[in-house]
Amino acid sequence: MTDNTQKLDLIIVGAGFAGMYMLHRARQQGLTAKVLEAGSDVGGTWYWNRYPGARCDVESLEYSYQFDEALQQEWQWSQRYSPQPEILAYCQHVAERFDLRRDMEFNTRVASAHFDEGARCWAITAEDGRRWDAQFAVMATGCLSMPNVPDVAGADAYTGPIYHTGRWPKEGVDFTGKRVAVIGTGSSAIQSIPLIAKQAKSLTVFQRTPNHSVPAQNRPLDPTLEKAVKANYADLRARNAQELVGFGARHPTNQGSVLEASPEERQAQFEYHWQLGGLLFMRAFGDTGLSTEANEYAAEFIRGKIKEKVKDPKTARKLLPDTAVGCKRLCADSGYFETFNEPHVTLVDLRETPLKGLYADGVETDEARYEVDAVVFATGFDAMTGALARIDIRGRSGQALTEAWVEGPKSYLGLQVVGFPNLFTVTGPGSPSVLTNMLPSIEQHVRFIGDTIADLQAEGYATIEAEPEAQEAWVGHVNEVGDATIYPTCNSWYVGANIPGKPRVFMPYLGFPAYCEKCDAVRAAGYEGFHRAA
Ligand code: N01
Repeated sequence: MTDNTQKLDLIIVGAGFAGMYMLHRARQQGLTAKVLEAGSDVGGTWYWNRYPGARCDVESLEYSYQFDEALQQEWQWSQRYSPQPEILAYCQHVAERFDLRRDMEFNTRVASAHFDEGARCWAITAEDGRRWDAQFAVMATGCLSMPNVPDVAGADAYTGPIYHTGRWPKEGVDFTGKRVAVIGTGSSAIQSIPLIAKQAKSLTVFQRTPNHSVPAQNRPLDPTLEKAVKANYADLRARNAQELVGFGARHPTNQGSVLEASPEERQAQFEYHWQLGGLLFMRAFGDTGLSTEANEYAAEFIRGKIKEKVKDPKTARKLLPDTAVGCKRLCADSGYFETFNEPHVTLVDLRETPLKGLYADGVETDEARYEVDAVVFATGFDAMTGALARIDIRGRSGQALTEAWVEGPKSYLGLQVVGFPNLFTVTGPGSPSVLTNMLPSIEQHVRFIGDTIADLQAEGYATIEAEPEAQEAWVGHVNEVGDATIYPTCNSWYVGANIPGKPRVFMPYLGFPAYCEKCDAVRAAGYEGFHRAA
């Protein structure tokens, strides 16, 4: 067992976009810092999610760091929406450019983080027993990083390989000539199914809930657009910062109500935004995300598109979603629905015939057995809290974070939890995070944490901790904002409903600009809602 007795200023858990920038920022402030990362290199989400077709649903020119002008000028994206290998290459480029790896410990899975009240520092221990002490701990562990592998009967009996999209083998998987089962129809499935179908001898898709998806309309990046954006990148970044979701300012948003629009205008707006592609579809009308009545028009439009695309009416019917558009993260696809027109692709509706489990040769439902050579779980993640819950995090009086969150996650600004001094979460529950472009949200958090530490040092404080009243008020506000939208209306990972037994709480905060203003105001008021001690 190694005891790294040298006390660091900062330990950062995770080497994704958040951990990388946090390290860079810490160094700029003259802090001693180390990143601990379970994977063998940087990249986080983009390190683990190597499944075929993995691609970002925020445009490349926006899904990138903005903290360094030279970096954003020099990097060239090849497509409108970047594929996973390109984003991973970008992460590696950033790591090299800022020489980040020398302060990163890879293949290091953090097992525990305990606050020592006497020494007022965090003791962080890896699964292999190594330990680091630091005054501050930053959990940059990601929102969608703890895979959800359902507890399916017979999984041990199955003799073929089992994959999870979020833990895809580095060397890739060749499905040529194989009979493949995909379980799940979320974003990961919707992206991978068309490509798996291209290779596989047969593909059987097991669907529990039909999902909304809008074509990504991906294409090579337009060099004229790239030039124009790069000529004044700061302008686009500033305009995006005013967007509710932190991206998309280049595209028009129709603030009008669908309920007041004529049938012709409805059709025209939906069609226009359908052609824009992916998440931009949500900009067709101002009330799509707010009222189920308004949302139904968008849902009906998408159902019409699915019926047009899928030739077999029985299969088309099974694919028609019956939830509000966007209450689950809207999917962006490249040929998803069309894949079901292929003769070797079969859709099994688990609502009609529930999943029994796996058996030695394949997948079994109540009604039939499907012999397959490989099973792909595209079953998502224990989102927002899963990666934190996996670490034994203990604050004052040895209280576990999982105990503090037994009724669902509570935090002040998604940054700190009462009873856990000097511990920060980047894009934690209660912050805009997954409802925004993650990159600017991450950068805003990292700046806030960096500034907070600098201010503590300058003003002679040793600790900072959220106050209970401020946390309660913030949690109430997050819920109030969420309750005024369509988000809580379905069983999504946003509300933890995909994980059996997880408390149902709408975890992210809707509203990037309002959130940033709140953080700025809190800081300007001397860290209102936080308690600082010398
Ligand atoms: O996971 P999901 P994901 N038996 O939770 C089904 C981001 N992302 O990895 O809906 C049978 O969305 C489950 O069914 P149901 C993005 O934010 C982004 O696809 O719970 N089925 C669902 O169909 C996204 O939202 C990109 O009834 C089971 C599926 O598995 C998030 O990551 C790409 C089951 C899981 O869907 C997660 O996406 C990929 C069970 N026991 C991911 N358990 C882009 O940028 C679960 N399911 C484009």
